[in-house]
Amino acid sequence: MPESLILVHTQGAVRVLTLNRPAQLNSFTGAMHAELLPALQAAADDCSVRAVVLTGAGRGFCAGQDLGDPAMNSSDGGAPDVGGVVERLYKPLALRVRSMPVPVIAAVNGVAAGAGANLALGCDLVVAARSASFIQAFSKIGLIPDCGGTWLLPRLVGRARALGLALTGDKLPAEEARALGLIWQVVDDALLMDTALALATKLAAMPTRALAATRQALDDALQLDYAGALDLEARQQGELGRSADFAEGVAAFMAKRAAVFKDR
Ligand code: T3D
Repeated sequence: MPESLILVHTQGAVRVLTLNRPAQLNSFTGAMHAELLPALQAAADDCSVRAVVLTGAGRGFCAGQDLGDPAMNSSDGGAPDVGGVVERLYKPLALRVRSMPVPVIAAVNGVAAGAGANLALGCDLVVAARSASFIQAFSKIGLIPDCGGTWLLPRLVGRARALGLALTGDKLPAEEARALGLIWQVVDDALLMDTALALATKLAAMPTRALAATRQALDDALQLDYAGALDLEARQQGELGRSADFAEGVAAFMAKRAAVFKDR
């Protein structure tokens, strides 16, 4: 039986999904897409899962689209339908990651290129091994950043740096990515998974619904003016203020005990 292209492992309340095509640096085939989206959906649907870690097997995180995957070729032998692939596969993937009901951490163990880089950058927190790197490889093959890259890059690092990364397609070492504000943390290679799992475990014990609402509010507020963002905050706090987690958080604080959050 062929090995799964997505390895699924659960540790406590943390679901770890590992891209598993190491010989091809975990580049995306249609078959890998067909396993990753359902694996994310299963994590979203499972109330016992309160955080997700996404990582790669072997020396790479993900080299983006597998440029040799025959499934990407057009059926009539003409030009490949790249737009169709993006619409059918990368768009649902990027949307799923960005709307997960739990925090998603990318544990970037090696090179993250093309859609692989933007898959990582679309996660809530990116922890990278010191030897990892990020490459907006698209310009080198005549494409634009996809898998959310056009939206994410300028918001993360500003237009000038986004354009620098996207136009040159140069390799950005993990430490420089952190210094630019593109990612959250860089750790020694040997500490990557322990660090990502510890972070995921910490987030898993927090008020999950509020964490997901925080991501949504920050994303939504980017499209709003100041007054609109204040309206959004009032609306969101109104809903969260009625949640069991808020009642538990306040009660635990007043009683000087550890809170036990259950909402999701
Ligand atoms: O349909 C569509 O195309 C739409 C979607 C587009 C989204 C995209 O992601 S477009 C961008 C696609 N990705 C790339 O252009 C990156 C291509 N890869 C590289 O530039 C380099 O491999 C890396 C810089 C990522 C790593 O370099 P290095 O020297 O560490 O490793 P390597 O020797 O190049 O790669 C190792 C193996 O992985 C090698 O196979 P081999 O020779 O050992 O049999 C290489 O061919 C394979 N590999 C790496 N990336 C891809 C790949 N095979 C297929 N597709 C890849 N993207």
